[in-house]
Amino acid sequence: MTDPSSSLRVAMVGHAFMGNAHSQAWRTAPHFFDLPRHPEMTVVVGRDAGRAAEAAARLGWAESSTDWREVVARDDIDVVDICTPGDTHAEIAIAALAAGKHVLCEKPLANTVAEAEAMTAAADQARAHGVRAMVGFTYRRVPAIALARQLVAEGRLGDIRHVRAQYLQDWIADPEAPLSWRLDKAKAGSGALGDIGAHIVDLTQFITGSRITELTGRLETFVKERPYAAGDTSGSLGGGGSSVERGPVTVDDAASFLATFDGGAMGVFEATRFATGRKNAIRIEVNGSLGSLAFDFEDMNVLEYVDARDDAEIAGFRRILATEPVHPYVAAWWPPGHGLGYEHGFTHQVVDLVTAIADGTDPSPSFADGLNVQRVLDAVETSSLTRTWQEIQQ
Ligand code: SOE
Repeated sequence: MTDPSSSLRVAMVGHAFMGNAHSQAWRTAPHFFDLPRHPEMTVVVGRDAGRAAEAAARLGWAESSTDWREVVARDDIDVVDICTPGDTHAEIAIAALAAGKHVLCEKPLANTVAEAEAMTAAADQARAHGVRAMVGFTYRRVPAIALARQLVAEGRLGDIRHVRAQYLQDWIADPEAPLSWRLDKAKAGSGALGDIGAHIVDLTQFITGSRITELTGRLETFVKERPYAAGDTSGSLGGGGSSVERGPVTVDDAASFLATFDGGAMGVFEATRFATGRKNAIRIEVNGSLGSLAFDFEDMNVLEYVDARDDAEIAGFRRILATEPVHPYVAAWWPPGHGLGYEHGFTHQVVDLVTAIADGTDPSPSFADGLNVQRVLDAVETSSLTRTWQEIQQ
């Protein structure tokens, strides 16, 4: 029996794509990192008992449940990991924090600023009792991204002038791709803006250490109705035997906005699910007075860097393969050049959360960081509706 003071008993709510990625992280982290507390995958929660039991067996959870309220109240649970659509983040996180559980919540933090504010207030109250809360922007924990942050923080780029960020996918460019919860505002809060735009808002602020202070933006929904998914019995999208074969898309397909960062940098952002041929392309370029950085998640082990002070005959972007032991997180994994993948960011997230809990420190990004991103998303929506520049409350 593990010493209770060393174990960290985890409950995960939701077991779809994010639940799968988080389960991989809870399973793997203790085997590659020397953790100060030992995560125990105690229970996974799902809406359907059969599917939750199957997920427990497949993903490595000791038990399954269909009642998240009962689970977050259990004395033998220390951490609640929220992997559900955004419409349930606030309710679950606030209940878990009130019950004294540490919380990891998937991004975006919530579906509205009001929800994100309530979650942040709950996290602030819980912190007074040593309870920690983190929002799951995992791309910060890709070694090349963490290296980019380090280089900017060391002043190697000088004064930041431009931040260029795109998140390009194409999984619904086909107008016959069926409805899903990510296309339903009631479940997801927004479309490309919150699902993938949230990532580039967080990443650019993380890398530069600056905050967006104002913006002007536009949302677009190219395909306004789609077929219901086969067997969509959830009813959440009107499917489940409805006589109507097609339903409305109630979120944006794409978002683009111009932004100003504190310190004066100019930002250009684009998040779309209609970039045919781009599967998960997070492209960030930062231009400073002393140099530039460039990253593309579809080549995620590489960071490109140019030092403006290089002699002319050798000037130009150098291709840094961020797989050396000296690069963030890499020493725990493979020899140089063997590369990491999408799932490693989730494992690094678990490592940093468990370490913060053991050290009694606040993990990053915090719920307050998630609230800031929510305010940027909300400003884009308001700007698109009103065709006006919007300031971001700090
Ligand atoms: C779908 O767009 C999605 O799964 C996002 O929800 C994730 O946050 C991103 O990491 C990959 O794409």
